[in-house]
Amino acid sequence: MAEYFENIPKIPFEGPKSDNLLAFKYYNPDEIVNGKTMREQLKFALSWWHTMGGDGTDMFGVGTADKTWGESDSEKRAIAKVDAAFEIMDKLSIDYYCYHDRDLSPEYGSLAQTNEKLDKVVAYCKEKQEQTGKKLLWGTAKCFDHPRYMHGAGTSPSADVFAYSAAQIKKAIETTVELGGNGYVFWGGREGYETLLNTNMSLELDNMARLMRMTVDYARSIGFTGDFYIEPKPKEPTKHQYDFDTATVIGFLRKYGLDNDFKMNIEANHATLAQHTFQHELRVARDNGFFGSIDANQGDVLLGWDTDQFPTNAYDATLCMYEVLKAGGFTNGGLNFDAKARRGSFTKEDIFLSYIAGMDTFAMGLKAADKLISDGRIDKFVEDRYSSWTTGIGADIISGKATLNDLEKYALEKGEVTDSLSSGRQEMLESILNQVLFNI
Ligand code: XLS
Ligand code: CA
Ligand code: CA
Repeated sequence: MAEYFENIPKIPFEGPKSDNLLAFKYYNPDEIVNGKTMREQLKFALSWWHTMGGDGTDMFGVGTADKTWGESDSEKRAIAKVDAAFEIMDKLSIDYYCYHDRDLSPEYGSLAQTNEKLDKVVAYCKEKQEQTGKKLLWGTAKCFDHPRYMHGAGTSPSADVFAYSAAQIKKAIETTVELGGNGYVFWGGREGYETLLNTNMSLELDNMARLMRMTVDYARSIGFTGDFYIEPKPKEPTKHQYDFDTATVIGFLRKYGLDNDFKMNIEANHATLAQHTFQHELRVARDNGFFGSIDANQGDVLLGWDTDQFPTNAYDATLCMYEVLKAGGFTNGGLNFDAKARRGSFTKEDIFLSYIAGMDTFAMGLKAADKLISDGRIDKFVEDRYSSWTTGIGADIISGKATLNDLEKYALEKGEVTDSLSSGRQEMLESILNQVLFNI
């Protein structure tokens, strides 16, 4: 079997003092942090679409990176991609991967033919998984790139398009089960609208829920015991995407009785497009019992679109891992690098350098989050800030004992509220975060 990255060794952990570019400074897979090894806490995954397929093509220019894997024939290329992906995962000590059906194998005319070719690639992935112990984190169906999905898939005005997407999803869930994946993602790229002048929003949302219900029922019937995820994103490619943010998606899931089967796959760059922080989205998911999986990347504060950059922001990674640890860690989910090297970072080496950057950032974030929790000052500050709810009138409100009449009486007797107002101390807390993070 060909080696695709002859000049890249297996990436060792050398610690923060190392200046070897092809070494981890913080990601030490077997080191125990917060009761588990780093590889168990972080559950890193490779994204097939960016890493194996994304060649830097954008609307202003053609690709800059060669992602043909030495094959011009698409069936041979699909197999070469599997070999190259497993080599990357091995060299980077990444245990999981994620794919869209069409990343593994493209469309070949009829659906039957497409499925048959996909089966071959899936069988090869299974063989490689058995040889290496690598696992599928989640699978999904690419129901947004083909022209038939121009008006959506599950929310298309055409019942035929709905049926086609249902057939595609049925196959994608079968491949996920075949490969032992414990997650299946719905990302509604074109499930939204450009204008309400041509849109029956209510029917579209009912239909989306119908498609999800059918998928859950079928998947459970063939033995899928993992989690379904919705991946919120407010816009792009549609002007308005229905799965706007975590709170919106939770409302949708509860309305349609899908809340027991679905959790969230939260992407950092989608959070910021929705005008939220990454941590906000994770907190909403955790507080409501929908914490599931993460697409680890970052956007650019100066750009208003989904740049899918490798995550190198230590604050965001720390606050993300703080939420993950507080949620009790990952179960079926993990950290998928839905990230691509910049168009100018086009060499084979850049694949490794960008993953090393992202993995080290999250390893650093994990360690800093663990320190933040054991340091305890921030958690204690928050606890004290809400202490008025543990006794007296606060406790009576929470227990349901206090009525509006009681509160009026209390406020009239007490007069203006001054003595229980205290500083929010934002700057002090940010400084504690710096101290924990940098400690230099
Ligand atoms: C696109 C999404 C997509 C999902 C999977 O913005 O991030 O790649 O993660 O369909
Ligand atoms: Ca994503
Ligand atoms: Ca994205």
